[in-house]
Amino acid sequence: MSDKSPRYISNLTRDTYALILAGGRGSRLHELTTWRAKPALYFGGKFRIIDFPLSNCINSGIRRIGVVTQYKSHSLIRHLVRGWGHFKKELGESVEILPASQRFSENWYEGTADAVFQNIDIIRDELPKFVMILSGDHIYRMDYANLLARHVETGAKMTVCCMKVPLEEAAGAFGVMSVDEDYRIKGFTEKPANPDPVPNEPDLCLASMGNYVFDTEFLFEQLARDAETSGSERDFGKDIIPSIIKDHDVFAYPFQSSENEHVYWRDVGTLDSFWEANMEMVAPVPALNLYDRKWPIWTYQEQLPPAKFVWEDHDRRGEAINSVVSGGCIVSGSTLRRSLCFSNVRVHSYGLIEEAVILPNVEIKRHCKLRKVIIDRGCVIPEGTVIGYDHDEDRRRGFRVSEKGVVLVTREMLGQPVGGT
Ligand code: ADQ
Ligand code: ADP
Repeated sequence: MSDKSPRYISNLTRDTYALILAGGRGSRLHELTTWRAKPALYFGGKFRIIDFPLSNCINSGIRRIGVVTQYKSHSLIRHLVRGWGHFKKELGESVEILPASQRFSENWYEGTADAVFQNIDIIRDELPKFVMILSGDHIYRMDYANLLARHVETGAKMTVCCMKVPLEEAAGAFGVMSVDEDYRIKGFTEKPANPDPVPNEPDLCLASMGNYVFDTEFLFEQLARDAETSGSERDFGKDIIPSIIKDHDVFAYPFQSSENEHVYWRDVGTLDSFWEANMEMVAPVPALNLYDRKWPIWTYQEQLPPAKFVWEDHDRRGEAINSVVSGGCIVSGSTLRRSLCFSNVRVHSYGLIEEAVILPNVEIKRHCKLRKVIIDRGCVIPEGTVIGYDHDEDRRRGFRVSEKGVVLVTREMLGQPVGGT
């Protein structure tokens, strides 16, 4: 057993620099990530995806954080500056934005390992004992202090967070590993088409969550070696992990362990999984409790008036059932069920809105019926619009219908001007 005393843990978290990789595109989210990086995508009625790994860091006691940005980073950077820009360097706290800036070569960040390599001198300046590399793409709650304690306890040079995932979900989507009885990694393949199952559990495999802890010097050595290796794609999953497990102690950290009381992790990489994870948030008792004051999720939201529900001079009241409604919203004379309204959404009368994820600054005019939809920021849904009842009609109008029948609507699909919202 490792020493779990608060002092021991706080030494580990204080000695750690967390680097959140937030440069990826997330192409399976289609038009939702045409203009924003996936980590900037809105989630849960009030947040952006990046708020979850950032809040995990803060709640775990890690206060030195870098966010690596590349693809379509404007709204991500704006959010980080507004919501996460108040840390005090002199108190040992910082959230630094690290855009690809051709500091070592003429190339942008090639793969994930290169994105870290190109920031080596910034990390070195911080003199951390451990570097934690985190994916900026997932919605989850995780106490990284437990992971650090396990990393030290096993004496690993590198530790990879893992979860048991159904084979068909993992195929082609995750790095998959095999481990011995002590969780020492014996094999690792990035996104295999036919993942090997876990012994005695034929339907599950051990998938990488894309979160790693390294001893700092070891990380630097491996990145320098990889940078000299011809044919490398400069990627942790494709190149670094498979090459180091042969000669070094690399351990897996099972996220579904007794140390983690509230195991919650969702990959929101497709329209369906994004919509489903949002729908989980409006369940009467969601698996992820956003109201837990011991594990707050921090974000930026401008000062807005409270949400308002209006029932006035006609027979329809404005109401929202099993829904979350953010600041600045007005729902008047319409019913919302199992829906999420981000800031500044207006819903006018005689509407029925069900299972909808409505991003900020959307206006839904009178007499609309929407079901199982994602409405992108700034859309104005014209009076009398019906979406989600006839998918052929939805497609004909230029909306995107997902495999499981979620309809995505953006301003461009509606022929509406972008900007000004
Ligand atoms: P993927 O998520 O498919 O797999 P990748 O697209 O490289 O891998 O993204 C990893 C993280 O890095 C994401 O947070 C992304 O936003 C960011 N990123 C991608 N390219 C970047 C770049 N050039 N610059 C900066 N940031 C970048 C990874 C692992 C798998 C693991 C899954 C878990 O490779 O082994 O199973 O994560 O989701
Ligand atoms: P978010 O909704 O994540 O805050 P924005 O709507 O601000 O993102 O978009 C990020 C950036 O992309 C901004 O610079 C914005 O002007 C630009 N942008 C967004 N949508 C379009 C579009 N359809 N055409 C051109 N530029 C766009």
